[in-house]
Parts: sequence; structure tokens; C-alpha cells
Amino acid sequence: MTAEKQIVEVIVDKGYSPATVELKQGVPAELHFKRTSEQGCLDVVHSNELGFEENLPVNEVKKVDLPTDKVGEFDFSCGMDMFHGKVVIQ
Ligand SMILES: [Cu+2]
Repeated sequence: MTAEKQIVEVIVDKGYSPATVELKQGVPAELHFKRTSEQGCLDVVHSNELGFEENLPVNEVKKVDLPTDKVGEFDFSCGMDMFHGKVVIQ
């Protein structure tokens, strides 16, 4: 049996696209953040609920492992909490 993994690319450019990421509970998951513009405060993405904080250099893919043990909706945002995205685990 091959290990299943959920990988979702999130483009960071004046916000997050997609802004909502849907994942299955209990299956390992990775977000691949790719920032494509120089806009200032999007250079950091973080989530207290999901327990990560990453710098996002332009045009580099930053991989973030996500816990998927709990069902729910979890916010992530830019460094200044102006732009928001969310992860929905079900
Ligand atoms: Cu911001």
C-alpha cells in the first residue's frame, strides 16, 4: 500500500489562493506556499491553531506539514493578520 498524502499548493499574491483548503482527517497533509509577488506583509504566514510560522521568499515553495488528527476549521494569516486563509479538515 502506498502512503497517501494530501498536498495542496497555495499561491500567495494579494491574499491566498485557494483561501480555503479542504483536507481529509487522518491523512498526512502538506501545504506548499508559493509567494509570487513582493507585497510586504505576506512575507510571513503563520497559524497559532495549526502551529506553524514560515517566511515566504518570493518564488520559492515553502512546504508546511499539517496535523490532520482533529476535525475543524483552522485559520492561517499573514504576519500582520490582514490576509486570512483557512484549512477545513473533515
Ligand atoms: Cu499582512
